[in-house]
Amino acid sequence: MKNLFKIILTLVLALNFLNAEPINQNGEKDGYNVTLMSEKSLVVGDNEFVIKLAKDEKNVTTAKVKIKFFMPEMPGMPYMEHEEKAELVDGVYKTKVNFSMAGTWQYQLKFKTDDDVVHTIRGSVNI
Ligand SMILES: [Cu+2]
Repeated sequence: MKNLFKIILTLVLALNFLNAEPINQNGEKDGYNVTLMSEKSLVVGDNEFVIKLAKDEKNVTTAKVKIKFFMPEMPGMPYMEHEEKAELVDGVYKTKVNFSMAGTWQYQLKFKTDDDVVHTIRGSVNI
């Protein structure tokens, strides 16, 4: 019984540790390579995100980038969303997002390229 407790405790600690890592998610859309990173582990409150766009291994720095985080309606909580525009800083796009509660936030990352096409990539993060 003691051993089982130790195993569970170890697992809980390991999961907490994983949770505390900054996020780094990568995806591909219409030939563009999209990376969403946070500078620190995500928290309720202000978070800084870095978005990198590349095509054919070259950095894309002429796109308009925005990201919308949203949480579906839950018991006792209405639908929530936060949308932010990202600004180009040193070849990457940066934005701050304020999360109002813990849980799973889904996101839609949109970037408009020089050809006026809007590309959307979807994912989620946990807080
Ligand atoms: Cu919620």
